[in-house]
Order: sequence, then C-alpha cells, then structure tokens
Amino acid sequence: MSDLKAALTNTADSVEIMLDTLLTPDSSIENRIFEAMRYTTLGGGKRLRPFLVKQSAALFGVSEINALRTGAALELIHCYSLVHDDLPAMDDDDLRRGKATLHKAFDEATAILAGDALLTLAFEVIAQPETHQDSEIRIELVNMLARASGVRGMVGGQMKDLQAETKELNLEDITHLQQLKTGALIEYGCEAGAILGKASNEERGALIAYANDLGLAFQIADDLLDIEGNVEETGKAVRKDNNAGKATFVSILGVDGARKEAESIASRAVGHLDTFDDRANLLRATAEFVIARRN
Ligand code: GRG
Repeated sequence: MSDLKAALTNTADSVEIMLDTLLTPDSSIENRIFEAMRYTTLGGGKRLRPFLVKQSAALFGVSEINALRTGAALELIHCYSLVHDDLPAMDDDDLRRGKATLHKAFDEATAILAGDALLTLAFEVIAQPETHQDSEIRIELVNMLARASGVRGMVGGQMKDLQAETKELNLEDITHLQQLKTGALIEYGCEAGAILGKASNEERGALIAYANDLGLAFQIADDLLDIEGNVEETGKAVRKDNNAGKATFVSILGVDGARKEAESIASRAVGHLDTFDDRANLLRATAEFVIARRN
C-alpha cells in the first residue's frame, strides 16, 4: 500500500501542474471564470481517474505526457460533474474537498458556466495533437469520453439518481445507476490507457472488466463512507443519502453486507488483471485502496 500511496501522490502532483497550465488565464477573457475553474479544480481530490489512465497506459509503454494529458482531461470532466452535482437544483451541497462549493464561494451562474467550461475544455485538450500524434487515436479518445460522460454514461446515471428519490430501487437498479453515474468515468480511465497503448481486444476487455468492478467497489465504499465517515476526513457532508431516505448499496445490503460485497467485487476486479504481469501491481493495489479509503 505504501508504494501505491507514493504513486498516487506522484500522479496527483503531475496532474496538478498539468491542470494549472491548462487553466492559465487568458487576458482577453473575463478573469472571474478562470478564477472559478481554478478554485474548483486545483489543490484537491485524490486524482484517482488520471491515476487509472496513467497505470493502464503504462502497461503498454505509452509516453507519460500522452497519459497525463488524457488523465487531466478526464479530471476536468470529473470536476465539472462535482460542481454541477453540488448546485441547489441537484444535491445542494455547501462543502466539497474540504472547502466551500463553487456556487457558495462564487455564485450559481458562475458555477454553471465554470462547469460548462471545464466539460468543453476537456474535449479541447483531448483533441489537440499534443495528446497523441495519431488523429485516429484522438478521435477514439473523444468518442469514448463523450459516451462515458454523456447520456449513456454519467449524465444518464445522474438522471436515474435524481429519480431515485421518488422510486423504489432494487440491487440491480442501484448497480446499473452507479455503473453509469460513477462507473463510466472510472471505466474510461482504464479504457483510455488501452486506447493510447493500442491494446489488443483481449487486453482492452480485461481492463474494462477490471474498471467496471473497481467502480462498483468504489461506489459501495462511498455509500459506506456516507454512513461511517466524517466531514473532517471526507471533506463533504455525510449521511446525506441516509437522511434523504435514498436507496443505496448500504440501505439494501446493510453495513456488513455492503462491506463484504465491496471486498468480493474488489477481489474480482483483481482477477481480471491476470493477463498482465507485475506491471499491473499498482492497479491490483488500487482495488484494495478504493474500499479501504477514508475520503
Ligand atoms: C452533474 C452530470 C452530473 C453528474 C454528477 C459524479 C457525480 C455525477 C456526482 C457526484 C456525487 C457523488 C459524491 C458521487 C459518489 C461517487 C463520487 C463520484 C465521489 C467523488 O469522487 P472522488 O472520491 O472525489 O474520486 P475526489 O474529490 O477525490 O476527486
């Protein structure tokens, strides 16, 4: 686990530098929008999704800058989703990553715009030749990122989540909802590594299967943190789902059942990596990390 912690910190540092560069203010544009984008993107978060891009890409010897730009683009989308999710019309949260949410620190209109700008900047970054010299690879990265973040991915999952407040959901419904809402970006992280590395279908399929289970285990851990975590460690409000009476993995399986399920899915995730050698060890350790995390 200590190797993984060091590697996560190392990736987080590189991602921070890349995001700082990508968000350099443009003197011809209103500074407030850059301030808002920088406020919400820089200086926080585990940077798990860029880490998955980097580790998956490393299996195929992809150059670090290609993986880093792709991972940074994915993180921009993740940050946009958090900003919009925190808005009064959605989850109405005041705290995110240990500081005031963007609409609280700025205002709602700026938060909506900053989210839109982060989303679109992500595609600009992927489409630029610095991300990969081969335009076919860039197009595939764009295509899969649009799918993962859009209506057949995260947005579709968020819509299901909004409706979950008024509907009875069973385990299958929750699993599908979370595969879209949280899982799709995690899956993209691993698939992007395979795309950059021109992986075989078998290798790409193994990474997708790993990421699918990783995303589920990650989300079950998130539901457990909503019950067992605290605001100091998580940097966000807890017991929200519980208080809203929303169906989650924990409300359906119970705390012990959810923990067992997370452990079983995490070990299944590791099993999908059997086709890779020791170079996948950090991905193997990540499966343990996502269920043990405290934030
Ligand atoms: C608004 C289209 C739209 C989608 C929002 C991601 C999302 C969908 C909502 C966030 C709500 C939430 C807390 C979901 C649980 C899983 C999750 C994405 C947690 C946050 O991700 P981490 O733990 O966060 O990787 P950091 O801060 O470490 O980046």
